[in-house]
Amino acid sequence: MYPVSALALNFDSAGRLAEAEAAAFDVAAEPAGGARDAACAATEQYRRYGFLKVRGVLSEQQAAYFRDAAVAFRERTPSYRKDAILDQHVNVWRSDDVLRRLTLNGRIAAIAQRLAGVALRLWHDQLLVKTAGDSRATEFHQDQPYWPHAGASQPITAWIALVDVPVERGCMSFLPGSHRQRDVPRHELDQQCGLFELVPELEWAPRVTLPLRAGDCTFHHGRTAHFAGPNLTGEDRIAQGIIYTDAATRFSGGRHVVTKSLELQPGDPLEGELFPLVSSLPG
Ligand SMILES: O=C(O)CCC(=O)C(=O)O
Repeated sequence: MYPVSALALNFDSAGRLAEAEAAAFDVAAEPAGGARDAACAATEQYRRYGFLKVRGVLSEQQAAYFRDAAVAFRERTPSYRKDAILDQHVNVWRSDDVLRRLTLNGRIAAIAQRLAGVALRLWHDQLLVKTAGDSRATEFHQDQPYWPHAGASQPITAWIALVDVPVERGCMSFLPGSHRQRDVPRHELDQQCGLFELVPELEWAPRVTLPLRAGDCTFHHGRTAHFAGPNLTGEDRIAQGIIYTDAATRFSGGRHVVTKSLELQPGDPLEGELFPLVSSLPG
């Protein structure tokens, strides 16, 4: 078990993460000077804590363009998951030409691959909407227990805000270092204490909350525990998640919406046009 208490994070008297340390989780997509050093520091930060915020992976105009496509997509497409937590559409890139350009964006994929440090391929994307005034928290969970994967050590999600996502609109919080916690059984998104019943020490870990402007992105490891609050505002929270996994990932035989209509046998590689390699994406 990873000793959460070993994390060197300092909080001020109000319990907020000291500004300098909060800033360490928050980098610009185009660092001004010393770009190489900044990129190395960001990578180190991601590997140590399991998440990172990158500002401005999309410009304001690009975010608005993809937001409009997401709104139109939702109007014409039933959701895979529509419950009190959120409205989820899986693999939008397969049926929407505009959102496909976001999912297959080579720049975002290249950042993910750099952070992961291994060759990656796309696992799936998802449009994640918390409707204004009508959503609940996505409770703390790890993603990896949901996936039918064998041999995936560095799965990573890019979560891109297509509208401003302040705390009140349902931005994400992360538990630093929790990606070191392996083999946690599957736990449900609507159970407040699901993860903490399985790994009690995580309940006492510091929580880092990262509000995003439209076009900002967080990257998190598939085992980093994370949470998103309810949307208490008058505007929908619209985000697109792009999930990558190790290029060498094999199918474990578990049930999942992405693989259920494929004739995969346990041990088969995840490959082919549904799971493109990051190295094949346009730069
Ligand atoms: O958008 C949310 O509410 C949760 C997203 C999430 O859990 C994820 O992208 O892994």
